[in-house]
Amino acid sequence: MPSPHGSTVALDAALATVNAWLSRVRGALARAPNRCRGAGSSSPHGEVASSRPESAVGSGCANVLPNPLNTLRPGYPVLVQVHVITMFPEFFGSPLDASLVGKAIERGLLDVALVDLREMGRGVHRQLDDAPFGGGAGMVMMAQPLIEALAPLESTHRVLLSPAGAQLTQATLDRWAAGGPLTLICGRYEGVDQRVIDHHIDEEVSLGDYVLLGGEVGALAIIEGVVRLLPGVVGNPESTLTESFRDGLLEEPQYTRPAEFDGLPVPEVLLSGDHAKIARWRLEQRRERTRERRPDLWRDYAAEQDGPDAR
Ligand code: JF5
Repeated sequence: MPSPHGSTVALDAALATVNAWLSRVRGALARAPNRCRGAGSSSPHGEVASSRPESAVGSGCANVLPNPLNTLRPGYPVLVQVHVITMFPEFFGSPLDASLVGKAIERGLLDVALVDLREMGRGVHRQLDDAPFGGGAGMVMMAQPLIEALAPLESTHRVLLSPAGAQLTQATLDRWAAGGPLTLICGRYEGVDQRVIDHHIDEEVSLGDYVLLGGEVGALAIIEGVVRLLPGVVGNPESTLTESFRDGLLEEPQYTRPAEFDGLPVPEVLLSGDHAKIARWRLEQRRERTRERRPDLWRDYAAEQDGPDAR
């Protein structure tokens, strides 16, 4: 039986390929420093807290050379640059340090620049919010500080996190992972002055139908969701292609050793070695789960099964 840990060798090989390629990119960039003017390693904001280590890719210009691991994801950039506009830059410390996100930053595949909105605040108190016209509870984020923060980022794709946005989906993350630099604006209070949204935001998205204190958790969700799609970030590229939502069904239950734990056995079919039977079982599990837990996904899936013309 193959070890469920056997894929680490493949991961090491993939990492070696990417790192070899990155050294070549760095070399090429050092020799031709002006090829990527405007996409430089410094943020247009100048002194923002950037995740980029000294050793990372020279100019921050994506798609300079073909990426050898990019055969599975043709067209995906080799570096994603994200600006985050937030009142709480310290919120992002550990999450950007830990796990594969931290690795991606170390390896120059991801660059996150934190823009401290407080610095754009009004007056000696650096005020960012004011009472809503028309009255009512709570405060509204003022237009001026946000517009000032966004001014050098007009050429990026500007996304506002708020419960009033369209719900974030895998399709949205796919689109952003394949696109250019992103700016994530973290809303707070009761909301943002609508004039900012109407004239300086490309897209407003929500994590779901619940309210948080601010958009920071959503920004982190987007960073994670996008970074795992970049070639070479997740060891086995197949695992990013076959998981939930790609084909509209939830995933089947998973088991690993031991075959019996606390008297609880693994479903017998998974030990049978009959791969056709296992595939049928897995599909049935996925369909059952989706039907029970996600009637919305099930309706779309069933309509697709009946043939797109049957609708
Ligand atoms: C926020 C105004 C932003 O609560 C959220 C949120 C929920 N799903 N997705 C985002 O964002 C914080 C609150 C009020 C703007």
